[in-house]
Amino acid sequence: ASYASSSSSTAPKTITVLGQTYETDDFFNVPPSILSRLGPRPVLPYQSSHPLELLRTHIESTLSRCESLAAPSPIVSAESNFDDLGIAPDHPGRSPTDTYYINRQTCLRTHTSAHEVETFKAGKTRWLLTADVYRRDEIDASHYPIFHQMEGASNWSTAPGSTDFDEGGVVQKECEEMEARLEGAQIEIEDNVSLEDAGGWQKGHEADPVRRKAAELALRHLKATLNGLAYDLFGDRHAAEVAAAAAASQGSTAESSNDGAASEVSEPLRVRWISAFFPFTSPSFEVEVWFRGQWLEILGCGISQQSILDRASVQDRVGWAFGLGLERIAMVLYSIPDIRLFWSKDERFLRQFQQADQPTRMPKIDSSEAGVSDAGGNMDQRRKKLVTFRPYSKFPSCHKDVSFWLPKPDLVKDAGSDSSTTEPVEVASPPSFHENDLMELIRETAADLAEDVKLIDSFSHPKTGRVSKCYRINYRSMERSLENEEVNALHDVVVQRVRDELGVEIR
Ligand code: FA5
Ligand code: MG
Repeated sequence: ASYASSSSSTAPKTITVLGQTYETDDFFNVPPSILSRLGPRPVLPYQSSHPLELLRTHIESTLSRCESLAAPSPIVSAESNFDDLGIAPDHPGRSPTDTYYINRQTCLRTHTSAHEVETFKAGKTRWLLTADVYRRDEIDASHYPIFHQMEGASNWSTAPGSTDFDEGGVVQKECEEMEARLEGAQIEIEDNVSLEDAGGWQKGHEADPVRRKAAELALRHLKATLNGLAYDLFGDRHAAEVAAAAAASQGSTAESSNDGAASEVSEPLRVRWISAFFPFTSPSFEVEVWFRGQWLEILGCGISQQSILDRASVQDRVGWAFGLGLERIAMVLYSIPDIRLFWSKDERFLRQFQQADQPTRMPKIDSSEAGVSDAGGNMDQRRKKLVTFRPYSKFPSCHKDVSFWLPKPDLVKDAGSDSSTTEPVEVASPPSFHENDLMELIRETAADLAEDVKLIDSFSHPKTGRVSKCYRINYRSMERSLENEEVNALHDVVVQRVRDELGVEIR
């Protein structure tokens, strides 16, 4: 694929990250912009007064029975990122079009699940692990090649003599406690997934009544845990927004109705469980929250596959795991409009999350900058503040198009945003065009000035069969107004590089 030819000329023989040196080979495809961000720690969710830190600590305080583990190096073996988890050798997510590789055996983790086996092996049974993850992906307001995930896992012993899964044992007690907390809460849980759709019970669980009962109880625990988490993250915010909307509409119809409106407007937080597939859990689910008029996917989860626990030498345990993306949740929770803002060093951004650091009892209501308000008591009677990002002026954007003919009709492949529909790519295959290569090239050239890139035209020539594509690049800085000449010069370089490195013919 083209990534090989485009990066091999500049590929270093070795790279050193966090004190470790790695040899590169023909698989190496990590661009300088990503390389330069591998070293610096702490990662964003550990930087003080960063919104991802605010979210991480919020989740950690909700799931306080779990030990918090900080990000290990992002460079992991392909074995731990894929093989250990049962991800097949030909799975599309493993392709160098989707994953950054240092060499054939070593990649940048694409998810925090890469650390499950080693963490279980280290004897950790209940933990949260937050880390940076890397995926070659499209460019828009909610996608960035680096984002952050939190993995959570809990498991308990099924060994003879253990009381963990007994009647009145620790798992059942916690289930009851968590379910009781949700009992009176403004939450509506939609959970109509059939076990079969979710992958069913694992063979090893089905075959053994003790394990089967353990798996059932672990699933009940997972559901109570994550419903509680969803409510803790979104409940207050949702209630405040519903009340504010009602007050606004009540204000506009103040003459006609003025009795009892406030009590009619409360609307429970809706949480929905849908079936999913992950090779490392069964049954598997995704959890969604109804927020601002749409379903928001917050995480993937399930009952840990026995093979994972076996590999970690903790075969007599049963439990659950989940993985969530911090940026997407933070974006909706704090009203952050663009994922690039998380990387901003602009004080106008960071200071809005600063006051949230202080464990104040009373909210600061002042503030021309941050919308900090108090939503009233939540489930725990703790008072939490709701931080809302107030965007500062957006600078003007400027778009430029680049059009080109693809190399050969039969070699064209389209990049889907959903990697499961993308076919695996053979490394030795002849040059072909992959959209992610274009995205990366633009990102390499324009850095964070490329706000989004969209395919605006695609057709094949009726006679030659050649395919033409036109992409529109939107240039905008989050921090300043761009000069016309600057954008022109930048775009010229993009066009040149597209021609030189992607094997296409500029039109
Ligand atoms: C995973 O990464 C699984 N490892 C999750 C998991 C863990 C399942 C443990 C079962 C047990 P997925 O690719 O769907 O799954 O990503 C998980 C979450 O990360 C998503 O729900 C989403 O919130 C977030 N996410 C995924 N892709 C992106 C992206 N490009 N940008 C921002 N967030 C993303
Ligand atoms: Mg998903």
